[in-house]
Amino acid sequence: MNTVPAIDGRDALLIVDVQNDFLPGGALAVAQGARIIPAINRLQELPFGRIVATQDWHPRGHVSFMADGTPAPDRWPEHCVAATWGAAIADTLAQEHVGLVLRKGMQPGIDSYSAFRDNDGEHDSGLAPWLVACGIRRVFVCGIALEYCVRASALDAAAAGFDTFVLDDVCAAINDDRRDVHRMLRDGGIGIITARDLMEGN
Ligand code: VGL
Ligand code: ZN
Repeated sequence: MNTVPAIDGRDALLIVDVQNDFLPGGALAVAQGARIIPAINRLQELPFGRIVATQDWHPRGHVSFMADGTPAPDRWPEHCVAATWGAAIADTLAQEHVGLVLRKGMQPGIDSYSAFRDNDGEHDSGLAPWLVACGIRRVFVCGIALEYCVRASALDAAAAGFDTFVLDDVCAAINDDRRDVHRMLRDGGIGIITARDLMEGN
């Protein structure tokens, strides 16, 4: 049995891309996206030192949009266009404890799955040093989509030196089979736990 981490002010919760376009009715809906929101709201009552929400926030014509509807790797239907309804954080997500909303994917020519950097690895968001300045040692990640923005953010949190955990039951995944992504996360030194265990142990 893994012991459940006791949450305190040195812990951060990173809520990835809980936005209308990734929920039922959105342009890039991930099944079960809506189902995770009540548990993420309960989680935010734990004494995290910082709660950060990310927001996918693209200019029109962004490089990640499929030009002609043809599927291709890392190309998606137009989604999360800056300042549209689809880009808004779900209004059912509690936000009173969210201390930072971090927007990403704003450069027309490069995407950013990770909250920490753009996909080219060259543009850093400044999130890691900000968390360090806030005294954060551990990062707990939840949200949408497990295989893309959650995975990239968690791997970068671990690479930046934070003890990192993915809260699997409050992540919405594109694929039903999570084994591959779990393996990639574990290979990155990330712990896979559940919000349910965290709530019961705290
Ligand atoms: C995401 C695809 C495109 C995500 C964002 O939030 O996982 N996926 N943009
Ligand atoms: Zn996107």
